[in-house]
Amino acid sequence: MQLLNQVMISGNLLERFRNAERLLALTGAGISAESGVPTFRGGGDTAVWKGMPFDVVSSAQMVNRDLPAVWEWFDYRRQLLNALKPNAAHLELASWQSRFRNFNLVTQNIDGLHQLAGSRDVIELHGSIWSARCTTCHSRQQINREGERADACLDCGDPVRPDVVLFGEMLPAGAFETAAEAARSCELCFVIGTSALVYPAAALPEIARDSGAFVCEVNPEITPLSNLCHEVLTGKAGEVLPLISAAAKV
Ligand code: BJW
Ligand code: ZN
Repeated sequence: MQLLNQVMISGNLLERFRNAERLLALTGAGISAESGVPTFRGGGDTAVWKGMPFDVVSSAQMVNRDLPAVWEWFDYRRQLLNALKPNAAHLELASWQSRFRNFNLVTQNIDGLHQLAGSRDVIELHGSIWSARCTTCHSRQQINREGERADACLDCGDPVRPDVVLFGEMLPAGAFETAAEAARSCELCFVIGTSALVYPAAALPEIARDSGAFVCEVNPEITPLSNLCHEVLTGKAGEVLPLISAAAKV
């Protein structure tokens, strides 16, 4: 057992981290908290999105009822995100992709910070704030960092909406299936910065564990998943993840 900056990392985890070939990381809003992105439900003394209750404005009903209000909410968030940078946790995960033979990064986040940190092939379960899609033909268009976006679809002219997954909506085609396959085949699964309340994302660590993986949670707070995990590292992602790599070298 190594005691690093008050986080106890077991020798068992370090041994698995050194030898694993297939690793899965599932991330949630908490991994972006140290970049200054508010979380949805708090925890770890982090700021929470305020102004509008997100479960009302981030709902499928709201898209039908008041699309301009939905855009106002997402335009505001994109503007905030534009000034923010990936933190040590995003950068650490980006470095893990070359460390393991098979590394899959699955995120519930829509902020694009993993990609900015250099992660490739990120499985975005809940879509991206940097994309819009047509309400009719589902054609997608990117929104650039300057935030310019069209209100209408380039293909059919109908209104576009944020390309994100709201409560009651289906995840992007194939995203959960690909993530579930990665969960079934990984040896080591890290669950980082998620309250593990939203399904089907919260099912992935259970799938990994049921398939024989060692599951480790990184979060300053206890979650409904904590009991299921083989190891819980209580702390901030930006501090804990670099410690794991550093300790594995020793
Ligand atoms: C730190 C930290 C630091 C702080 N370091 N950590 C099965 C059972 C029950 C319900 C369902 C079920 N299957 C489906 C459902 C319904 C629903 C659901 O899950 N409801 C539950 C809430 C009860 N799921 C859905 O509707 C999903 N769709 C679906 O299942 O489709 C199939 C279907 C369709 C129709 C009918 C039936 C089935 C879609 C879910 C979409 C979620 N969308 C949102 C909004 C996205 C757009 C936007 O950004 O506005 O996604 S909700 C919001 O929650 C967002 C997040 O991705 C998601 C998860 O939140 P996350 O990431 O866990 O953040 P927080 O804030 O909750 O937690 C932060 C954590 O970080 C805390 O633990 C802190 O302690 C920690 N932390 N600082 C590390 N420095
Ligand atoms: Zn269209």
